[in-house]
Amino acid sequence: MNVMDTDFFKKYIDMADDGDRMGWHERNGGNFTYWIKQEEIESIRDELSKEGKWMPIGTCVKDLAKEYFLISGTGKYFHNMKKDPMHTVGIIEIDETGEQYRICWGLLDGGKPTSEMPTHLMNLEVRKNMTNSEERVIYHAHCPNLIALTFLLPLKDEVFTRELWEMMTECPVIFPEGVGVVKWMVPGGKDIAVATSKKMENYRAVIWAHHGLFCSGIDFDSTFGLMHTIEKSAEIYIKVHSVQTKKAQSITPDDFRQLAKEFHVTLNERFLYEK
Ligand code: 2HA
Ligand code: ZN
Repeated sequence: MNVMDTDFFKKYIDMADDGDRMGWHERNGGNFTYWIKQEEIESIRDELSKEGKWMPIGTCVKDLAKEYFLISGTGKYFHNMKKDPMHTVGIIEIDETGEQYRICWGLLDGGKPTSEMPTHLMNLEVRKNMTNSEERVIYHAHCPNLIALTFLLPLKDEVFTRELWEMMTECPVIFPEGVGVVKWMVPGGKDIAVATSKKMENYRAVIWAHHGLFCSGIDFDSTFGLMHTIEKSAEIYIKVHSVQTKKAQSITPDDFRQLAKEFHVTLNERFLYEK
């Protein structure tokens, strides 16, 4: 089967295009990985090259050895993925040590995977080991309202979680475990990958201060939906506080407890402090 005719590939490209239309992917901003299922790999096996040169990942992801990933290219524009998928995205395979990758499809003419590949792979490994949840999608976007919030609020998981929960009633239902925050760091390497994957032990969403957001999910829709929900909540915060800095009323800790009971989600009491 042709890679571009598969369901997972079409969904990946559609989601990248949706993100682009949201305004989250200026220039080459953002990146995106899908962990391909075994049966999906079997269906495209004939299309995958074994000629690619093994290259260092820059970290070790032993638990992802011999797995395959559809990944965006470094320097590539989300805006171009639909028009030119073969140059903007690629399929990579991880070697048996978990330390090297090779390109098996796409990223034509010398393209390479995103500079955030170490973060993506370490996040997938951590989510697999910590949660057993079969999360396959890691999506990074430069959402403007959330980035704006990282200049305004203390960079603490508690504060971001609570403020985002308060801005839209369904937020605690959609991300009951909260969100993590990583202070400003140089992007594109192992250090930020380690810091992010540490937060991914507890959260599916991790904010990079003054940079953007990483979301992990079991499929394309829920991952995009999580990004969209968090960014929209941040937008409401910015709107409210642009008008005035003090809220006249809000959702209280007891309101959240009642919501959690009705919707059968567990909210961490750590985020339900009295303000
Ligand atoms: O791909 O978003 O974090 C460019 C970036 C790096
Ligand atoms: Zn980025």
